[in-house]
Amino acid sequence: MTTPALLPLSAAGYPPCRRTLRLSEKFILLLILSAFITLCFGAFFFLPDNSKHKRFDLGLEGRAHPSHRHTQGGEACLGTDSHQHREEEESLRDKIRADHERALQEAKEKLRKSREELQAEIQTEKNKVMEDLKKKDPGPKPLPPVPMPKVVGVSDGEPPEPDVKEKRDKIREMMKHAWDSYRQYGWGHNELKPLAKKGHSTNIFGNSQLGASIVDALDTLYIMGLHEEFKDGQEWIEQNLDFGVNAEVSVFEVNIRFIGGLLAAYYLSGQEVFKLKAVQLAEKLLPAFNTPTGIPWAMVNLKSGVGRNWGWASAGSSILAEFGTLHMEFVHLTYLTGNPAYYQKVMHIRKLLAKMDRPNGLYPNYLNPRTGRWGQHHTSVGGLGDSFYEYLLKAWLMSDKTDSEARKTYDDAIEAIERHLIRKSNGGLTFIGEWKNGHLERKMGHLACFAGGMFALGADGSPDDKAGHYLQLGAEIAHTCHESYDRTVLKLGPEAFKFDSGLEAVAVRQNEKYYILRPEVIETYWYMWRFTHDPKYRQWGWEAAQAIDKYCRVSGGFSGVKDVYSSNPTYDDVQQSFFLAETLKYLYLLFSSDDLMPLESWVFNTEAHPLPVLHLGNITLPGSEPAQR
Ligand code: DMJ
Repeated sequence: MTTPALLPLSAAGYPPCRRTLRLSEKFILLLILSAFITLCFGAFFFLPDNSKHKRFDLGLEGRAHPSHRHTQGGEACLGTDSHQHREEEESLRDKIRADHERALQEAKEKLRKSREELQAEIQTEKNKVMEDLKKKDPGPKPLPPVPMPKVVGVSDGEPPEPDVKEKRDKIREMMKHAWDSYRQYGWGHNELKPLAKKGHSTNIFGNSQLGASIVDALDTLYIMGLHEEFKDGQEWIEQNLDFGVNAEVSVFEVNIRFIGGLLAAYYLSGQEVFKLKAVQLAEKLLPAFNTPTGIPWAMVNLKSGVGRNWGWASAGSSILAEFGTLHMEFVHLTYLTGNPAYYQKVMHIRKLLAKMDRPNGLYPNYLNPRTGRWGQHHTSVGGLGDSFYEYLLKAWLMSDKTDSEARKTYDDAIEAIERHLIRKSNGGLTFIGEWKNGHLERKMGHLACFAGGMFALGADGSPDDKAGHYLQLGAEIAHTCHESYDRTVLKLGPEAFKFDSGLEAVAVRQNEKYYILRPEVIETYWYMWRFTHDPKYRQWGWEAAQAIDKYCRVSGGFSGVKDVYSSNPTYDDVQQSFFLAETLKYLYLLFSSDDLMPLESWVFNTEAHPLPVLHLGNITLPGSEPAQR
């Protein structure tokens, strides 16, 4: 069998006169042609690029080679200046060699230097980088200048009586111990674990290290004349306090502790940094108000601005004492920045609440920020409700008594509370119970003990000339709360105490027997002292101070105790930031003369941070309407 020839290269076997090719021959020819073209393209694209390989071999990949630019326009220049090319490569090699030698030399010199010299060098370089950064970033815009409110009575206050002075000195020493311990073991963390001797934090600060104890303690340090410590705290704030962190924090806690603390430090010391930091933080809180009603979420992520409520709160509600405890700080923010947003946010809350029906004239503790409806009908002057009432009164005081709307709202609220929540026990102790769905629970929390001071503070200016009545009510609450301390083994008050089934001012449940260095009882003693000068308040304050020093003091600071009825209590190992902000400040003021932080000029926020009275008769806040005042 013969195989037909593939190519018509020879005429043999074919008729001599045939000029055209057969179809199969044409096809074969086409195949060969296309194979040839593919081969040529392959050669063009896949053959190695010599110049590239050369650069790679020299370790110069990625560096601009002087000759590289020439070759880019085509191969025309290759080989035309190969001599020059070699010289350039040679000089580059020399340069690399020289660089290596210099680096080696520097490393040798560094090794010869002492640790201190090296640290100093690193610091100088760091400072240079910081300086360069500062030059590039002009920082936040300066705030508009506003008249500084009258700042009076911020130091001294030394009592004339030597024994009182001795007590005051002791309180200052306790503050030193609390601060120094935190400085040594917890610096920069939010709080301190005084037994474990390390930092501590809770969910109210999210996953952050914002130095809550520093910010909370600053004004106490200032008032006590601990200026070195104050400066130390200021430096930390200048260099480290950054609110751009991915942390979900409590809007209320951050407002009362941080914004309140920074504003107070600003007013006391006049240092601009505190004002700037307060404003930076306030901006981070504003997204929390982006709800259908304008009632803020309980928590906000400082970085993303996403807000939400506590999982445990009734029906997804926000908490009365949280969204109702922003007014003082936010009014000051508008005053200092000229930005009406802060003022408008808190006035919006006030207006919304004024329009709502209140069961028995009482404010329930839960309000849903989506629907604007109350959650569970639970009213308390202790936790969840407390500082809402306090801020109504203080809004009036802080406005130089011009915010009559706030005063009226306070008076109405207190009237309903007196009618439904305040009772006398069989043993004659006046207590504030809790209202739950139409039923009065005969239990009072340590937190509610602040109300004694509030009633006394609000006595002047109360309607129908009831000043005497409210001062008396304050005295009765102070007495009851003192009893709750006096009836324990440690002479420190439990978290909650009952007036039921023969029980008078004592805790029943194990989980209500703890004392976590809270200030409310001492706060009430201080207000009562200021308004009456009855020596028993100093006496009671001193009893509490001694008990704290005896049972809560440990080598690493001060700790809460788990059972005030046990002579051998265990510690909770937390030094709360409010111990430095409030408990020790109120004790110090209790043993100072009245010209230190006079109440005509200062209003203390709920974390005991003093803010000056704003004489709003002479000032119009941006965003406010004259009719509101
Ligand atoms: C403080 O943070 C504030 O006083 C707040 O209003 C409620 N209680 C704590 C301290 O007990």
